Amino acid sequence: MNWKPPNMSGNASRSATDMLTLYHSGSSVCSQKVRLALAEKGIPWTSRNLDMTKGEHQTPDYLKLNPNGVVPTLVTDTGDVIRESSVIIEYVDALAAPLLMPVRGSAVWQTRLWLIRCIEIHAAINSLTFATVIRKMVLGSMTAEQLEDWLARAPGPDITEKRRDLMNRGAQSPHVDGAVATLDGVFRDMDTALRNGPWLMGDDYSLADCALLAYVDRVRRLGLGGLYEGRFGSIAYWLERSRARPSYGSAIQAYYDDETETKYLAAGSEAWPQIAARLLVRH
Ligand SMILES: N[C@@H](CCC(=O)N[C@@H](CS)C(=O)NCC(=O)O)C(=O)O
Repeated sequence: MNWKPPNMSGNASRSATDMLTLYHSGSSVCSQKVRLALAEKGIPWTSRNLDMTKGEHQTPDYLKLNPNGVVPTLVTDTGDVIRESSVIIEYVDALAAPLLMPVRGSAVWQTRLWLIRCIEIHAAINSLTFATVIRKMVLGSMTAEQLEDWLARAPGPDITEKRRDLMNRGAQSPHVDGAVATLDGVFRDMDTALRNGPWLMGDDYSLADCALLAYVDRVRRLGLGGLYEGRFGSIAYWLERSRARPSYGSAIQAYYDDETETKYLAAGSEAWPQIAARLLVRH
């Protein structure tokens, strides 16, 4: 563990961006989303990279900051502790111009809707990740006793049960059906929005694009691009444009090594036929 609890005293003489501390984790999609916003805004931050495989997000010190034991958490210069990735990126955006949050017209509430929707999108992405790559890692490395202990340490009893089912049934879990249904609606709405321009809010890149990239990129990394390819044509182009931005390299790509990339792609691709079958049932 290479971090200490933050100094909660604050220091009013420094600017808010001087002392942002982000508790995050490499491959966590919600962490990627916040790192992306920080990179887009060019705001410096101090990194507290927690190794979730070692339970560093479940230590008593970290639970004081984030009682659910999830990342990310942002601690500001004044000691404010901000949780929830969508709330964090709105805070980060407001620190410096130009704003990624639209300021007028329907784009304001449409962007907010995307930010709120990230909660269900995250749950869906989480189901797909756990049903595939995490399941392979967990079942390939843990004894029955270790598995029970790991399940018990999930961020809540409902998540424990969800994970138990995902470990037992993999892509056959009803949670995967739910994830496919959620993402189907999300991709349809993204596709509709992208008819008006290269970005979700039209001509200008906004906080909505920034909020969604890590989740859609995870679908691609798992080899599950068939959830949108050939169905919602604009999404692959949006993803390509988003990945071409310098922020993607530093906030997302830099945190994957080749071995991890291969594991994600292999586990997801293996499950793809079962997931594709779920998609057919829906259409
Ligand atoms: N809605 C929260 C979700 C946070 C969350 O669940 N983060 C995951 C990583 S993406 C986590 O820390 N999981 C810890 C665990 O499962 O033990 C947000 O957007 O910040």
